[in-house]
Order: sequence, then structure tokens, then C-alpha cells
Amino acid sequence: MSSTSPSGVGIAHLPNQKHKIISKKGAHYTLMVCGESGLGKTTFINTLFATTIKDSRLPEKRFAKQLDKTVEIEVTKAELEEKLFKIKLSIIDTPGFGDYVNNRDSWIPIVDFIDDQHENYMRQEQQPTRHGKIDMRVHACLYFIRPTGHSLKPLDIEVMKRLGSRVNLIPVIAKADTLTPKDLAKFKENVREVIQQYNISVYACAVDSDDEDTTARNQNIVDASPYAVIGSTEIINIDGKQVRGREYSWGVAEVENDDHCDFKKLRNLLIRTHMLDLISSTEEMHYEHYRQQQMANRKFGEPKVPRTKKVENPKLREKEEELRKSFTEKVRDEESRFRQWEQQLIQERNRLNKDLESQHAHIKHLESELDNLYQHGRSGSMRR
Ligand SMILES: Nc1nc2c(ncn2[C@@H]2O[C@H](COP(=O)(O)OP(=O)(O)OP(=O)(O)O)[C@@H](O)[C@H]2O)c(=O)[nH]1
Ligand SMILES: [Mg+2]
Repeated sequence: MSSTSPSGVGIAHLPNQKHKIISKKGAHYTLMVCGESGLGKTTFINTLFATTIKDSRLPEKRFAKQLDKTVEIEVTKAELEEKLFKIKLSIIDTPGFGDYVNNRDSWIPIVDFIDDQHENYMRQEQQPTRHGKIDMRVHACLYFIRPTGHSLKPLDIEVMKRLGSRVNLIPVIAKADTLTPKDLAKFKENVREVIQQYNISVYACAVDSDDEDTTARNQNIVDASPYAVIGSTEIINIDGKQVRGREYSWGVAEVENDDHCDFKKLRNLLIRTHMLDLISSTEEMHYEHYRQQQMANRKFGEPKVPRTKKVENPKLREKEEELRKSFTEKVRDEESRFRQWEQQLIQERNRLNKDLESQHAHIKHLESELDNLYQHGRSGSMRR
């Protein structure tokens, strides 16, 4: 009735308007995975494709990549279509990097790749005809965290800081099936603390919505971050039900079970609930930030100044290499010291458990002796 009510001025319909604009054009939507080597990034991509595009007539095999070590940045494309909503999905797989000297810097090309996409888009925008722009700007970057140790490592912090200032960064705990629920909860808490402590900028999901159910569902998704995932290309039969998971002697770790990991929540965030938010925040925040920085630092038409490459100075480089080596060694020493200590604790715990067991057995034995004595005593007194 009243034209001044907030819902009457169109602001509340903004998401719908965006929906319409994007569905008409057909949006480009690009996801990226990165992190240390061997954490299951390629497996995750296969799992995501297999569980998202299963309705398409394309066989799963087409998307299933070999589980060899990824050695270069690889893009896999697919088209998602839902009602009138068309999405050109690209998923970027990147080679894992590590703590050791030989591949410690291999995250630099990944950060450069992200900048290059912003650069390409900016150049296309400056052309007189702007039709048919190629857009591979990264809308979400999933950062895989190794599920061991205390929390994030110095290298994670360094890389995440750089990524977070360029893209929507989403932290992911890899191989959730290797942690007990209790350890996983603690690990998540530690990661959250370090992210806050080091001021790493991670994607902040929009939570509030007009209806309560959506707000509650969004809150549920937000609370799960950093998302613990299990990746698998295997289908396992549990009592006649086919589930995707990893089989162990104690049971099956299921990919699409909310009690086992956050895969479904993360997939919902990426493909359903927050896709538009990821696209628009990339456009309005990250791309705009890149564009403004470049405009401030160079003249129109000048090539881009690489932001990650360091100025080469052989002396400095040598010194840096030395420092890095000694740092890596220290970390390694500390890690092995920690492992030994952990091992000792486990042995001590096992010893105490055994002690406890034998004490229990002893008590049981004494109790049965007492019972016997009691029985004898009673029958003796009755005979008398
Ligand atoms: N336990 C467990 N193992 C996993 C999981 N996901 C992947 N793996 C295994 O981890 C190994 C490495 O997986 P990849 O997917 O190749 O790892 P990546 O991160 O792509 O490795 P790089 O390409 O070297 O960076 C494989 O043996 C996978 O089967 C998981 O969720 N849990
Ligand atoms: Mg890989």
C-alpha cells in the first residue's frame, strides 16, 4: 500500500534483478583450488563435477582427471543449466606447492594468474567494441589446508594473505576423514583463530535475508567455515544404497553426509546459495580494487607492473635462500620434535590404559573372590 515501505522501492528485489541480468547474458563462473601438494585438490574437482553435473548426459569419465601430481594450471569447463539460468562454469586446478626450497615459491604463478585475469578483463573493457569478452576472473578460490599439526603453517599464512586481498578466499580443511570429530572441531577453531590473528581476509558470506529460513540456512553455512571436505571418486554400496565415499575397516567416510564433512554445505555455497554474491563481490570489490590500483600506478596503455615478482638482486636472493633453508630446517626439526612428543604421549596413554585394564581385572577378581567367600560363609553358617 505505502510506496515508502522498504520492500516497495526495489532494494529488496535487487537479488532478483541481478538474477535476471545474469540469466539473460549467461554468467561466467570460475572457481579455483590451491594449496600444498597432495591434499586432494584434483580429487575434490572430480568429486564436485561428478556430484553436480550428474544429471547432464555427459559421462562422469569425461571430467575425471588422472590423480597424478598436477604440474600446471589446468582449466576444466562445463555448462550448468537450471531453468532459465545458464552458467559457464570453469574450474581451475593448480599444482600444489610445498614447504621445501624447490617448490616453495610455486604459489607465485597462481597469484599472477589471478591478476592476469583481472588485467585481461580490464584491457577488453578498454577496447572500443566490448562484445564477447572472455572472462576468467576467479570468483572463489578454495585454499586447501593440511589436516595435521596445530593450525595454519607460515607458508599458508603468507599465501592466504596474498590470495585474500585479490579474490574471495574460502578456507578448506582437506581429508576430513583423517581426523576424529573432536580433533576436527579443535582444528577448525585453531584455523579460525589464526585467520583472525593474522588479519587474513576470507570470503564473508552474506547471511541476512528476508525470510528466516534462508537466514538460518546461511548462518549454518557460515558457521561451518573452514569447510572440512572428503573427496572421492569411488561409489560404495552400503546396505543397497550407493554412496560416494572412502572405505575403511571401521566403515565408510561419506562425502555427502553432513555428519562426516562439510562437502554439501560448501557445494551449496558455491553452486546455489552464494554464487551470485561471489560473482558480484568479485566484480564490485576485487576487480574494482585491481582496476583502481593499476589506474593509480600506470598510464593508460602501459603494461602491467607485476605485483608479486620481486626485484632480482643476487646478493639479497642468496641471503633469502639461506634464511629460507634455515627456516625450513627449523620447522622440520620442530615438527619432528613434536611428532616424537606426540608418539611418547600416545605410548604413555596406551600404557595407562593397559594399567587401568589390569586394575579393573584385578578388582573383578577380588570381587568374585569376595562373592565366593560370602557364599561359603553363608552355607557354613546354615549347616551349623
Ligand atoms: N583420506 C583422504 N585421501 C584423499 C582425499 N582426497 C584425496 N585423497 C588422496 O590423496 C592423494 C592426492 O590426491 P590429489 O587429488 O592428487 O591431490 P592434489 O592436491 O591434487 O595434489 P597435487 O596435484 O600434487 O597438488 C590421492 O591418493 C587421493 O586419493 C580425502 O578426502 N581423504
Ligand atoms: Mg592435483
